[in-house]
Amino acid sequence: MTSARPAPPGLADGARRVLLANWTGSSTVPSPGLYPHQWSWDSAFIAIGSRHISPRRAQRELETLLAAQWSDGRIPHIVFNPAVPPTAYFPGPGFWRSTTAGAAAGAPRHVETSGIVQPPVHALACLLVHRADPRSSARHGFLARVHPRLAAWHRYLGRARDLGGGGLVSVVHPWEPGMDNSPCWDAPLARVEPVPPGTFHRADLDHGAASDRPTDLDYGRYVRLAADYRDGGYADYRDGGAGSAFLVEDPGVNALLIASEHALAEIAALVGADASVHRRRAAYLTAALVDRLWDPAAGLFRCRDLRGGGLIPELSAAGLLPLLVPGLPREIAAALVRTACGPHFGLGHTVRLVPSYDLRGRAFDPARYWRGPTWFNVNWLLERGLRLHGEPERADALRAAALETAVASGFAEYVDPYTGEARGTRDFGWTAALALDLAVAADQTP
Ligand code: 2M8
Repeated sequence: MTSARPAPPGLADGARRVLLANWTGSSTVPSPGLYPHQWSWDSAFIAIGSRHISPRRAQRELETLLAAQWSDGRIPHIVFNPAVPPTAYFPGPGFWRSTTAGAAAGAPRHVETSGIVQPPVHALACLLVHRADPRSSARHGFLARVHPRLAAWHRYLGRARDLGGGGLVSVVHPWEPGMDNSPCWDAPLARVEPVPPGTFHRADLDHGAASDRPTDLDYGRYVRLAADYRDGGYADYRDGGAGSAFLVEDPGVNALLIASEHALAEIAALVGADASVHRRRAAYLTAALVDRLWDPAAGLFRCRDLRGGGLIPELSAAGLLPLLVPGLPREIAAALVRTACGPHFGLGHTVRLVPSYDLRGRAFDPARYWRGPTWFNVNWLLERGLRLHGEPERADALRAAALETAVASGFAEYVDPYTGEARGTRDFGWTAALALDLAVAADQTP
């Protein structure tokens, strides 16, 4: 039997050091070298950790992101820092050109952003940041300010992104679900004509090993999809856009939206607004998620390729993330736990943390980004899901492993699932933040 253990020595100090070093004065970069701007879901995870250092700073982090929201409600996946040289990251502001190409779709004029989105974990982050210091939050009117922006964000996703017509949110680019080169995207991406090699320069390879990153062919396709969306004025299909060649329903994105609808219901109640609309949305989306993506034979949720491929046969950790959903049918939650602990994800026997992709999958690679390595945000979400669904011992064991691995790897971006060896960049923002959050919880557990 596993019992709760205190965080390893040095964890809290190390995490604080990373979060301070990556703080720019108004937000936190995932990594000063590899990712020198503000990323959407990174900032949400980072705020969840930095609330333990300074609730005001965590509020600021989220409000900086929300200040870049488009008038159609979308929260862009990157907010560019004008002080960073244009060539430091590709594709940078000169590629996305939001203030001109995105003007008709409602891009803000005061800041350059990308035009795609990332998973909607923001309402959950805002609620957790509020809870860190409810009096300071109330005194500064934090929830009252973020509530309408979060509601507009969720409305955008429900209105403009239900492209399958079954209620779920779709993604139009592999960068949107955040698991950029997941093997789930291999088949839908194969239909995308890559831009010619040599027409762009990858800044990521100046900072990371090529064997840890997506391939040049992947990048050629990412660039094609983003350029097509941009050249269509970032109009979504429902709003007159041409429609993306890549169109997928992802269980991770939708699970996070459901968790965030539950959080937004709590936020609405706290600011005296209507909470019932969010509870109804959460219930509706949960039913749609089960209806459209649950695969009882596999015991996990699958991605759906809306451009003709049906359910995608790869097993991804995204398919376990609905464990985070409060109203999930009990037998489905139990099946997800069995799958996480079974041969494909190995939790608790072959590995101590859940890998991003099927350990037995045809494309498994322990080093290459989202094709097998273990990521800390995925494991933080699953730890929460295990606790929510009555698995405290498994949650404790996962938490202890995450804390040890975060410190031992130097707060790596991701690690080899078998050895824990660091991969990608070090001193990575959400690894430090989420480890700090888990450490605080571990220290509070009797
Ligand atoms: C990675 O994605 C960016 C593009 O958005 C990249 O590879 O340049 C992903 O891991 C994504 O989930 C993450 O938000 C981002 C910044 O950490 O990096």
